[in-house]
Amino acid sequence: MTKVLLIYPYFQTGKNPDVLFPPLGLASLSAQLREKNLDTMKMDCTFLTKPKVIESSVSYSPDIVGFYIMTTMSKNALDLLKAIKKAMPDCIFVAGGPLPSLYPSKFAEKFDFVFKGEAVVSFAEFCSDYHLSKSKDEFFAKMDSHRYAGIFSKSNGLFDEPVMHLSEQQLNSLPIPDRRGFPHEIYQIQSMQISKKKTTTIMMTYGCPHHCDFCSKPIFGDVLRIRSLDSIFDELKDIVSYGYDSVWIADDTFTCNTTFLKNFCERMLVEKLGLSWSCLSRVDRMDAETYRLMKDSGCNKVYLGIESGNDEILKLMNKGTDKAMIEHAVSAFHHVGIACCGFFIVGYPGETIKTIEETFSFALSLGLEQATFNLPYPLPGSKLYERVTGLYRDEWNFEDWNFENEPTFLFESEFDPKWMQQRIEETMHAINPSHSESA
Ligand code: B12
Repeated sequence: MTKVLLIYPYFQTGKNPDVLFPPLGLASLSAQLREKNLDTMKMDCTFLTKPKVIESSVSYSPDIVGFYIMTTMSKNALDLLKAIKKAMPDCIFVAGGPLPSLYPSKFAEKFDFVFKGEAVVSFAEFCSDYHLSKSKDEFFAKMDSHRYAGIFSKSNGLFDEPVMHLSEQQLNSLPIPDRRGFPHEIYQIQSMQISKKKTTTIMMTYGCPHHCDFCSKPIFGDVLRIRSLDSIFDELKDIVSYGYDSVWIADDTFTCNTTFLKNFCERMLVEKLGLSWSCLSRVDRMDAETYRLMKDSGCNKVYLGIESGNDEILKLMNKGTDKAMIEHAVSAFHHVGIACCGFFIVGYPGETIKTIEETFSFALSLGLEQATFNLPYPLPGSKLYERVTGLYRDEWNFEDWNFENEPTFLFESEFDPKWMQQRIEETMHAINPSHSESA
């Protein structure tokens, strides 16, 4: 029987104590692999040590090892790759997730294959075809890359297949993510310490039709797709069965389609699962009835991409919002009793000290429960990246790209990062003293 090991190479650092969730990407891949009757093991490294991960990986004796990788995880992934490869050189090593999707060529130097984008169907197809082959050599020799959307390789034939975004029909026919075997109890204890809730993530809609200047959508792209309520509620019931009492809807813009949003809230009222929920929300499009329905159906918090306290900078960021809309939305959420947390970006190319200070003042004026300030992060695929790419300080080396919440400019900026960090800390402390102490 072919064995597939899936690794989430994040080790708890204590730097980011408020947000830890079982890796949903691995759970989605595992469910699809099991549907194909493949033996699958999920290795969530969060609460493990590197030696333990290496030992368990080797003793499982996999044929294919897949790594999820995002910005903060390249070094861990490459360390584990090296150690596991040394012990089991004949395995097929595959990278997927946001960072390899953006830099397939870089990752293909180290891994046999990279899968870009929503690879859940194509990766399972790949593993299943391997399983049906007589040997690794035969599999490689006969491989037809067109069968695997998003596959990229340098060492095993040169190919670069376009990604495929799954249709709503395909999404609805996928099995619900396989959450078995994750250390739910530890996640829940940590979550309780921070929010007095046992929270995990779920995705209900995929893709985002907005075009913010700084955003790159390496996995789910521009086209909004919405899962059926039946499949969503099957998954919510499964989540409840693990002891969770709250979900963080991790969709890029959950409130984008108000018809779906209202239908979801109404079904929540009917199903009575005892779940509270929070989500990322836009500040436009919603009416008073929707805010009320959200609250009544269990929404206790929304995260808003507010970004700036200056209308010109909001235009530059192509947010499609302005300060008045933001103020209106925050006060409407507060009116029904939903807490608001804000995400801001300071030091955007085109800003001045004055506009940055306007953002800090605006953040202070809104009565937010929490605010996060980030320096601009030029992700490939974003308009911002196209503008500042020539400004990158050094040739990017993905083995070094291993920082978490580090207040550093990745390009030459006129703003002093130390000053910026000090103003960020002062503002965060003024908004929520307890949160900034733990951050
Ligand atoms: C939930 C979430 C988190 C959670 C935890 C994530 C978790 N445990 O999985 C928290 C809040 C902790 C978090 C933190 C951060 N996050 Co985050 N997060 C997300 C979010 C909103 C959803 C992720 C998710 O669950 N997706 C749903 C699953 C089904 O999709 P998926 O994981 O991508 O997996 C699919 C594919 O990628 C692929 N795939 C994945 N792995 C593999 C492996 C193989 C072998 C194959 C073949 C395919 C494959 O197949 C899967 C199924 O289709 C995404 C945005 C997004 N829309 O994806 C950002 C996102 C992943 N985060 C991002 C960032 C930058 C961060 C932070 C660095 C932010 C910060 N400054 O603190 C931190 C880093 C924390 C850390 N641990 O190191 C970026 C990553 C960008 C990049 N280029 O790498 C994203 C894409 C947001 C963005 N657009 O900027 N995050």
